[in-house]
Amino acid sequence: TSSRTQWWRDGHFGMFMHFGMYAAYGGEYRRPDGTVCRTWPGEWIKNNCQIPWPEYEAKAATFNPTGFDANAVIGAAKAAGEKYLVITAKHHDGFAMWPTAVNDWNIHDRTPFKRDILAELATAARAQGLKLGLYYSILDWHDPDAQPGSSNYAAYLGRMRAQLKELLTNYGDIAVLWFDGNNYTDQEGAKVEAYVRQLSPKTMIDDRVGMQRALDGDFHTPENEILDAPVDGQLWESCVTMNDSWGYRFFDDNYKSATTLTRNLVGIAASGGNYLLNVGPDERGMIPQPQLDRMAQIGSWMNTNGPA
Ligand code: JFZ
Repeated sequence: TSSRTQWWRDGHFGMFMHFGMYAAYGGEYRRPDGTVCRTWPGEWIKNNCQIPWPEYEAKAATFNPTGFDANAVIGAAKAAGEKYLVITAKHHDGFAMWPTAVNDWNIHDRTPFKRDILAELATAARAQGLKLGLYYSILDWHDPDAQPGSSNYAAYLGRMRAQLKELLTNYGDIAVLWFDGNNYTDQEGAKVEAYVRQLSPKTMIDDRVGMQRALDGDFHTPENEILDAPVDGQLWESCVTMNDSWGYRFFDDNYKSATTLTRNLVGIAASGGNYLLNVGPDERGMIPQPQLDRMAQIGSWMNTNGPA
């Protein structure tokens, strides 16, 4: 294992943040005929509730999370003992949480909010000594050329590369690129991996850059699963939800206890893995209180029992 990954192996613990304009739905879609669709997980609402694009885009125009406070977010992460943050720059709905120049389906051009969430988090993370990682969905429901079987998929891949270049050059050091939603070949994945390495050699890349995890990337990504033995050779990071969803759902009260979440951390670290614990800010941009409470409780355990 190399010094390039030292910070990540030493830290063991990071924050995952699923935040996009889907938070404006809070997990529930009211159809024009009055019937209701609730979705699991929250960030899949466009797809699961089959919301027509014009309606989904109109919802984006109401997304105004003025309560979002990057310094508070990073402060809460730091107090919990987390060393890095991975935020959904773009999820499957294709909506960019930064003012991308590649298309207008982004927080600047389509919402009254307009602020650059990534710039705010990058500044706050740097100020408080945490590292910044970005989740990027290769699957993109919004871009017509990104659809499976598209004869113009290469055009989408060009736009994806342009967005990755923005992400890797405009926000300082990007510690992690967390790809997801892969729907291309491993050959294509290998090219994307090489592209990222050339732009930003130190950035750690997850194994979802390739299809069905055939490419190793820098680390393996089990999900809501805690491997119980050290895994030789391959670094791994388990991402975990505190309740039942990644993206915010106002009715999701099925929380794991702080004790369970703390034991997850201890068990994962003991098996040589990393723990990426998710939060899902609401439509106001606020991390739900039960999630903040659990982070504070983990932090208090860390203060007493954690590494110096
Ligand atoms: C993906 C996303 O679809 C989901 O919205 C969320 O972002 C999650 C972290 O990642 O969902 C997956 C991806 C991979 C598996 C399961 C769900 N998997 O390999 O078991």
